[in-house]
Amino acid sequence: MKKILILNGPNLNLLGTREPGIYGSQSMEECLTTLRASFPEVTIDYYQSNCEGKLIDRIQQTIHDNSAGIVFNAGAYTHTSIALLDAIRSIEIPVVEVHLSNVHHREDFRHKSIISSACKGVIAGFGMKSYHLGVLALL
Ligand code: CA2
Repeated sequence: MKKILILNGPNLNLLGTREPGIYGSQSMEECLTTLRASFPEVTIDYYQSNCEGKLIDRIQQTIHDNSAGIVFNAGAYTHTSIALLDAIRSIEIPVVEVHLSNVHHREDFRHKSIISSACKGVIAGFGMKSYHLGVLALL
């Protein structure tokens, strides 16, 4: 069975608890339940960390765990992290960058993504459906 990793960066553990106006009111657990029901033919792994190094470790782990692709919301590290850019470049499987919010409707500092150039494509602005579209894009 095809295995896809949903990878979330800093503060995304708070989904469903704060800032519903920007990020919606659904928790990530609810989103994963919907995703797994929508794609029964896919094994959907999930990992979240607030630490840049742990995200890099998890990206590198996909080299050994037979993952077919990553749907990656790097949170605010999207706009700052050359280390995550290098990690994405170091693996061969496709990575789809996703964002819940439309970052281009927001502050200027969110308009620039450091990681996009290493990703297969970018999906932003569709709330939790961004993850669904990310999995579809990989498939
Ligand atoms: O829109 C997105 O998905 C972002 O990646 C979310 C990041 C933000 O820094 C990016 O510019 C765009 C922030 C994630 C914070 O997540 C929270 C979730 C619920 C409550 C508070 C924060």
